[in-house]
Amino acid sequence: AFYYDQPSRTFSEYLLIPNLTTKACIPDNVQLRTPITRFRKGEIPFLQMNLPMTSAIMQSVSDHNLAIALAGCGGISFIYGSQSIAEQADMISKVKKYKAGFVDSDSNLTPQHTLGDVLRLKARTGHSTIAITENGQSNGKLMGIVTSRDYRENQMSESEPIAGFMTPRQSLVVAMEGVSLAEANETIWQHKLNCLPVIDKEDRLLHLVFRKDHDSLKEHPLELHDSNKQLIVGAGINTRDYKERVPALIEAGADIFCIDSSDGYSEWQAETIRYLKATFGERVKVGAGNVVDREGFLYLAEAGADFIKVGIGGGSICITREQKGIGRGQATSVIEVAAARQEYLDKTGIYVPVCSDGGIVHDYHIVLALAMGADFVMLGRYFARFDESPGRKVLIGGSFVKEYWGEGSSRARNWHRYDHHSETKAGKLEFEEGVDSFIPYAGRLKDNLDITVSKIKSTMCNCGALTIPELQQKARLTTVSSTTIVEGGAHDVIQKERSSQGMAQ
Ligand code: MZP
Repeated sequence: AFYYDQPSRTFSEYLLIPNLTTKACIPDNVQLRTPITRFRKGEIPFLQMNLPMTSAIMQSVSDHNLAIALAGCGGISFIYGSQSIAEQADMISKVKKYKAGFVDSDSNLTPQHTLGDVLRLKARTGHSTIAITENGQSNGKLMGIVTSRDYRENQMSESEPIAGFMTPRQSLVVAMEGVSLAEANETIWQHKLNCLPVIDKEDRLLHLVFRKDHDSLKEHPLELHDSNKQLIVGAGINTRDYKERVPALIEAGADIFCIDSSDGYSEWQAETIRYLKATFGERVKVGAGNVVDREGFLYLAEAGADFIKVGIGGGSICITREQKGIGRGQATSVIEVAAARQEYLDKTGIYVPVCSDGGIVHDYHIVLALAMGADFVMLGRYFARFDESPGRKVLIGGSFVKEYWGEGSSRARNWHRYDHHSETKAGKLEFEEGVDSFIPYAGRLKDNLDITVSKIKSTMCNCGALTIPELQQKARLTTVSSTTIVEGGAHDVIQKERSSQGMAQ
């Protein structure tokens, strides 16, 4: 046998050492854009995200509701594959049908800003942005902006006309009710109306909202429409029925696939990737995994995987290490795979994004994963806590909890994920590798994500980094002793109740 000289380590065994924070290094300037699909050095990746977070390919995490909420915030969900092809395709098409545009209540733009400022914001955030100017012309004073940033702020029930905003033009509103968005827009432009159309899910006009000034607009985000803008969504697939599943999901509108397996270093994964690329060409994007070392990464990269997912046994609901003795500390896995990615880049000129999957317990673990070389992370427990996840919300002992179960639990019975292609055992989950559990309920996805993102940006500023590649290049990490970990929490004090603000994790 081969013995590694070092034990494998988890995220909690590392801390970041601050670098010089320059004056330009403020959270507003931090940009979290990250590649999802492989690209040749110097070229632009086919798919990128504005948030380095994806939701796990799990029944208790990624259905269409969570996918819509997360895509609205700039991340991507991979809809779970442990369901029938028709059911999965239906979820994908629900996400693709959802269209939304939104007021960006965090942009800090004021009427003094110009259209140029809006365009700069657009370049920085990557959000689709429409500037609304006083006279409807590009040289007019800025009245407000609309972006595709968020959809939850803008539930239809909340988008009633706002008192004080309606003007004598109300009669026109009534006349327009029920017309198509295209007709409404034409009238708005014709009459140079300073207003926004509010639409229903069939794109019919509900009403127009007139704005007085940008500050009022900031207080009242409204659901709007940016046309033909569709949310991005991924889908989990397996190495058994991909020949039927993938065409159906392409038809439903899936943007990217990920082969979902607890151990991806296998000939079945290479065969699946090669088949999909040969059949559908490069337009089909497919991630693979999970792996935990250099060999696993290089094998899947050479097979053509668009991104590679890292992690075995670190998931919060996972008992694979206990059941089979397979796995590796998540931090060590990411560090080794990121080094292999660099090796592959030097040799081929191709950059293959790496996803750190599972084992994120605290928000800062996300920054550690990115600093260690991950381009994005995948989270299960984190997202399962929110209103939008599929699990039931239950009251236990006076506190609300949500259900969260592993794909390897007998509840999910995702045999494909743990399958070794034995024909006699096909369709069976012989023993469990995951548990069925409860986790504390945490409210709306967006509220929690906002806190997480501000922590990520703040930590990146401490490290003197404005982008993820800069963080990967500059980060200085140290391992910590167990007593250092104790010192890092509140200690030697009698703690009063902590406020829930900032306590997303
Ligand atoms: P976590 O974010 O809850 O720590 O981990 C989520 C990850 O655990 C998933 O993305 C997946 O890779 C993995 N997972 C899902 N089900 C199981 C299981 O039943 C599992 N063992 O390990």
